[in-house]
Amino acid sequence: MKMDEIKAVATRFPLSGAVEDARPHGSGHINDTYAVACRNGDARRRYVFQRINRGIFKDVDGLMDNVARVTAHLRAKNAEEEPAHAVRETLTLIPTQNGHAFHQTETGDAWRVYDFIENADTYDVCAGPDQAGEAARAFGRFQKQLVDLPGGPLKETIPYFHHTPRRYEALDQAFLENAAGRRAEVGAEMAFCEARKPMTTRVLDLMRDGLIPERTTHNDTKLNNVMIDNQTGRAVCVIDLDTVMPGSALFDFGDMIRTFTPTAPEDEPDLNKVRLDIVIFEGLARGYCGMAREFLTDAEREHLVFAGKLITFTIGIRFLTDYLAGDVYFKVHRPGHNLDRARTQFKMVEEIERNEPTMNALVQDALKG
Ligand code: ADP
Ligand code: GN1
Ligand code: MG
Repeated sequence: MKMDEIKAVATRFPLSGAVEDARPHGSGHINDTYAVACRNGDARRRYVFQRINRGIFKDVDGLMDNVARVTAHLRAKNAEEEPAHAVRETLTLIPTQNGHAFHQTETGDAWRVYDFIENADTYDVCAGPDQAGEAARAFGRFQKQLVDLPGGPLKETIPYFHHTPRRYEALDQAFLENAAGRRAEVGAEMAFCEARKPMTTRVLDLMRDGLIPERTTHNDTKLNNVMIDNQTGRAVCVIDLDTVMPGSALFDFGDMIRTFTPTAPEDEPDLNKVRLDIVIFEGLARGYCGMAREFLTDAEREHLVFAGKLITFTIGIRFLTDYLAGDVYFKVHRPGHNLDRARTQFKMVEEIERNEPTMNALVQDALKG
């Protein structure tokens, strides 16, 4: 990171004071995120600066339009529901001096600035069932609040984002192309995928047949995309709104299973440490269903756990594809990083398979309230 670069970007935004400190922040796989502190006399205020990944997000105007619409709507809803907390419960975008949602540099980088949400943290591994319940409640509330988003559907920021058959085709293609020369290492993983190919179309078929509705969903409900208050342990704010777009509530629930319930990080190399924590799952199910039981259809209720298996499989396919392609999509921090990630996902698929009947029973229970 170049401090000069951050300072140059800072001049484009109406910040409170001069940049005093800037450092890389968080463990997201996509954007370049910095915590930037500004000082004005005795007052110090922090912001989040993000360089949006343009290789991945082709239409930054459309994306930022979505973010502006969603945050305006959520802020109004939160102000009605809990006026005292409304400011901290929604991401606050700081427009540029010219009133634009982001700043584009001469070299084509796209930068945006949010208020830093203080006294809260994100977690890569879930601390327990209470935290799972809190985070799931926040994502459930997020879906609920967006049911009446005005202005028509949001723009699709990444087409076919959760389209498992297309993700599978991309895997086959990457295997054929063998761009990074790694094909020989992934025989067991390819066989694992082949054996589960029949499930890839299931949710899409139900959507096509009108049994599962399209909704405005988050589409990236990783545990570390919700801020948890340091004092109270309550979920404060859903963040990472880049993929909020038309989708299925099932994948949001599924991605919570994928990221809340493992006993080890997403990139844990020792698969013996990767297990599904059923107590955390119960907390997740209770937190989510408490919010979502008012709007979920019968077909959605029946497929919540299945969706966890499917999205975990799908993200595993994406990591494996990226490993074969030479690590061109997800940020990596060591050799074999994407392969380790793919393997934990496939281990979690097996874990969900093993626990599926229990998980379904817990969901049905949680839906009753
Ligand atoms: P990515 O798409 O790369 O995952 P995120 O928007 O999720 O980017 O941001 C990465 C991390 O930065 C988050 O997981 C969180 O820890 C932190 N973060 C993002 N926005 C804020 C914010 N407004 N206040 C405090 N921390 C934030
Ligand atoms: C990425 O941006 P981040 O780190 O919250 C990815 C998700 C994957 C996830 C896997 C835009 O999420 O789809 O599920 O990594 N985001 C995008 O951990 O591709
Ligand atoms: Mg993120």
